[in-house]
Amino acid sequence: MSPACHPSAGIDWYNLVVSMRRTIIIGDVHGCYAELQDLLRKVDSSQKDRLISVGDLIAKGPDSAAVLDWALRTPNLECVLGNHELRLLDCWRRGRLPDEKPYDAELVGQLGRGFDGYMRRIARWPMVIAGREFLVVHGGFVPGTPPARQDPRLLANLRRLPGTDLPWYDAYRGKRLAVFGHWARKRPVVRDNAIGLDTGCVYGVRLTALVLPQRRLVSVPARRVYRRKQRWG
Ligand SMILES: [Mn+2]
Repeated sequence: MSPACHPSAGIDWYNLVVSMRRTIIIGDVHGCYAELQDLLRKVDSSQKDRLISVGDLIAKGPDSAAVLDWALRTPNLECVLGNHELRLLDCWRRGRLPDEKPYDAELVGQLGRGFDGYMRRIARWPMVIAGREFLVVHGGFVPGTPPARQDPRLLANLRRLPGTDLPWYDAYRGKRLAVFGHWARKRPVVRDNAIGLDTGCVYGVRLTALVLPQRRLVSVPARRVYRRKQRWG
C-alpha cells in the first residue's frame, strides 16, 4: 500500500494527541499528602497530564507542607486559591501569622520557616482557571456575573446563594463545566454543567479527581479520620 492510501493518511496526529491530553482536576486535599499520592498513582498521572487543584491544598490535615512542596515542584500543576490559602495570604499581607482557626497553630507549625516563601509563591495563583470547556473555582459562581467580575471572597467561599437555601450550582446556567471544591460531601456533586469534588478526605471519606475530557471520577479512600465533621449538608 502506498503511503497516501494507508488508512492513517489524512489523520492530523498532532491535533489528535493534543486533544487527547488529559486534564485531571483534584479535589480538596487539606494536607492529606499520602492520599494525594494514592490518587495520582490511581489515575496513573504523568507529566503529560494537565493537573489542576480546586484549592484548599492546606489546613486541617496532617501535612500541609508536603502538599505545598509537591505543588510548587510540579510543573504541570495549576492551582486556584481556596479559602484557606486566601486566608493565609491575607494574614501574610498584613504581616501576621494566622491564628483565627483552632487548627492554625498546627498549620503554622507544619509550614514552619517556609511560611513566607510559600506565601510569596502562592500569591500568584488565580481564583479561577478557565479551560475551553471548563472553569475551575474553589467555592462557586454567583449566577449572572461574568467570572472576571465576581467577588474573590465569594469565588473561594460560596456554597448557597446569599440569602437563600439554593446551592449556587443549581442556579448556574453556564455552558462550561464548573468544577469546584469547598463543600464537603460524602459523594461528588454531579450535574450536567457542574461537578463538586470535595469528598471530605480530611474527614475520613475520600479524595476525588475528575479526569477530562472523559468526565471520569476517580477516588481513593482516606487513610484515617484526621478531623471530625460536626454536620454533613
Ligand atoms: Mn474550602
